Amino acid sequence: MLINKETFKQDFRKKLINMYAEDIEESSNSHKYFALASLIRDYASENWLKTNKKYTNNKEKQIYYFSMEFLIGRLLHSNLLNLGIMDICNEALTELNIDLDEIEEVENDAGLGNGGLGRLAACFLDSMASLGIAGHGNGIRYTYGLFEQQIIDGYQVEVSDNWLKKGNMWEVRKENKAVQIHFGGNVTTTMENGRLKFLEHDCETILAVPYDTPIIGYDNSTVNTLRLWSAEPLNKDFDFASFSRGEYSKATEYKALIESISQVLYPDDSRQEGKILRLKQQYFFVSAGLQSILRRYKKLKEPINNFHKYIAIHINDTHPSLAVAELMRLLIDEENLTWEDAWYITTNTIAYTNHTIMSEALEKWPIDMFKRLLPRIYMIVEEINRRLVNEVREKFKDENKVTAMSIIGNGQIRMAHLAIVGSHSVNGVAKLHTELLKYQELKNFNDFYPNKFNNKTNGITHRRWLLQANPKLSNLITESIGDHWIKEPDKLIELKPFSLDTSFREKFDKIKLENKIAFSNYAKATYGMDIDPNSIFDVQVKRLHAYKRQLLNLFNIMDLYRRLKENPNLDIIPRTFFFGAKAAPSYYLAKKNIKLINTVAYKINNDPQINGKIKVFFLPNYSVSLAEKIIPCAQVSEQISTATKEASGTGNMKLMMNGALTLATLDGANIEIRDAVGDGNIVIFGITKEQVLDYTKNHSYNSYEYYNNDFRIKLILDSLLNSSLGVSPNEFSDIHNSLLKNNDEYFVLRDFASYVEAQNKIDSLYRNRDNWSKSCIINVANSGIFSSDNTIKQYYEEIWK
Ligand code: 26W
Repeated sequence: MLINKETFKQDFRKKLINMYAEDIEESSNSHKYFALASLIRDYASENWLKTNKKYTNNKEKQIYYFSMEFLIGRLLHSNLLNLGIMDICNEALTELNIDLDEIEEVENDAGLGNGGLGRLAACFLDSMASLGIAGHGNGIRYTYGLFEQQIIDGYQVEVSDNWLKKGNMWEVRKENKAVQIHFGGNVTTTMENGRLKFLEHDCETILAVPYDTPIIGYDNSTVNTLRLWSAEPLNKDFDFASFSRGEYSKATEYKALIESISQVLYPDDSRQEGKILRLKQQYFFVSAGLQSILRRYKKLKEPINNFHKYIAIHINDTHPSLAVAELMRLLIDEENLTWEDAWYITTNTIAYTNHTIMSEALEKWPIDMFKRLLPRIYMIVEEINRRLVNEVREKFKDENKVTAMSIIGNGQIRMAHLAIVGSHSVNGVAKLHTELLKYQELKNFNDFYPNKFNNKTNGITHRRWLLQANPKLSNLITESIGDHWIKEPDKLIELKPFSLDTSFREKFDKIKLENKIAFSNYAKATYGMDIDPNSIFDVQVKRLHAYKRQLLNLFNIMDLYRRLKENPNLDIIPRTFFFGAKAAPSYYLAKKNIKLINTVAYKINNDPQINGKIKVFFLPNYSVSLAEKIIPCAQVSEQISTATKEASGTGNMKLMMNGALTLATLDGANIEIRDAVGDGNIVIFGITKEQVLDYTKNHSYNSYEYYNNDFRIKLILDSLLNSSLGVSPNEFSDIHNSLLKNNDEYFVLRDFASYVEAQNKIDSLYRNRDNWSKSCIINVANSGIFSSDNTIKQYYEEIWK
């Protein structure tokens, strides 16, 4: 594809005219954005077609990443970068007097995910395409993404995210590839050619319509596909007959009921709710995805028994684990395979990643709900379970294990067990997490299937999180070591010697400061915040959850505030603490935490005695595009979850890659970050996994001890109940209770002293600016191993083969 500045200008002009009959001069930013996006899609479409043809002609193995969430964010910038036309576009637009940054702000985030799990799926798509791997996404085209968060009077208020309102230039509706999905009804059996056949009757049938988005590889010609399904009634046409009969409202009601399946993303990322609509969503996109994969496979004219040699399906947590039973159904009922053959193919096709060991997040469905909605699928799950139970009984001769490992138990279907049994690979997302799965949470299964469990430490795409988010640092890196790090992120290690180079360090520090100034200006314009760009930027951005311990961070701030009040001359480096976090709308305590952060922020930021030495800001509506703004200017990365609770974390990787120093517990991938950068370039605190497991086993933790013996803790907790924060004394009593009466499940009080010490260490480290910069550079240099390119290579070689 030959594009130069002049052809680009022409093409862009033409686009504006074709789409809006407008000249550049009179067009709005919104029209400019849509014209530009449309143009870029045009540029990519030839390769999209070619990639698909190549995959079919070469019969390449196709990988399908099944995920309920794809948190991809914006696509304009990354598509320009990956197509290699960023510079041309920038120069052309500049000559046309158009500011690309402004145009980019028009695009709504595709916020089709809650947090880590959904963002991981997006990073994986980018890496698969950029490595030229035939890997595609399969998910749901939610009409509403994750809610937009507003902060009103310190409280979180959720506003629906109508991200498609203005239109979505990246997607293509493929009506001709729609498939039918059946819910409910009854199953009967007949004999056909000496075999039992299962027939479904009286089902409700709906249509799944795919919308395809091109996933453009970096500087290669690969364009993969993200296929998202939308639910529609079978008969979409306006039913004039029912309208004449006066039944119009009934007909629209029915339409709305069906469309509700792909209407909205569930905003809960930590607790399973057991809502039937969510189960419908899961079956909907799993069945649609499998049917479309099967249809494509048949075009290869390969025998069905070779399916697993040409297809790999990866399920992102248990949300798509119905794929196990649905693939069995398709192979047995539609393709007439025997149970044994179907099982061989299914288990050799599917692989499963676990993303959490928090028991409240493990999906379980009530049998009666499941059976009513998916009667045939339930029969298959029962049969899978019958066979599993027999084998476990045979191997372990232990009824307790049989009960514990069963897929069906306590009136529920345990989706994690279904996923484990139906896959050839089960992986955790960081070393510690995988160890906990193998030797604690899923020990029985690991004993039963000794070779199934493996680790794949998470990763992030360095193209979005460094090249795109931090162009200045990227340029400095390229000037210093060349640009091969973009294709081979491990090459970032060549930056290491530069940590000793004074002139490099100066440039590095200057870029950090410029990023901080740019963000401060943005925050002033957007939120009216007064930020001191010369203060240390201390950042905790992630979902709000008790185990992530935003409270611990806040308690240190409250203690620091007290010390400053007692001694206004206290010698500290000015610090700005940033929080960004959405709470699940139904997560009461998490929302209280947001109110508390905002209450403390208000008090401190408006206290003239503090004189700006510390400031606290809650950045509303943390999202992919906000992450791209705050991460490049962060200097301290808060990764302070209770050991054993954070499966991996990926924000930790994004922040180190942008030269922040990590302040962390030994949890998730923090451990691997420490191993990479060395103890001298990270600040570790807090109790270890062994201590946590010990406390839990012996019930030996008593949070009152810490309240009674540490006056600082006492002052902080008491202030939650008295009037010193300037709110009603009941406002935070439930937080207080969670820490004392309910014995502080996540050891906030236990780790408080150690955390304060670690924070003081940060302050003292920062005073030696040469060493600080050195450490930051060493962090960037070692971040390449956390590129999702590396993670994907491991999935590809060890799981998808
Ligand atoms: C059923 C409700 C529900 C929905 C989503 C429960 C749990 C989830 C996810 C498993 C939560 C999640 O996003 N987990 C995160 O996955 C990241 C990617 O692997 C990890 O880096 C995070 O540590 C983990 O919390």
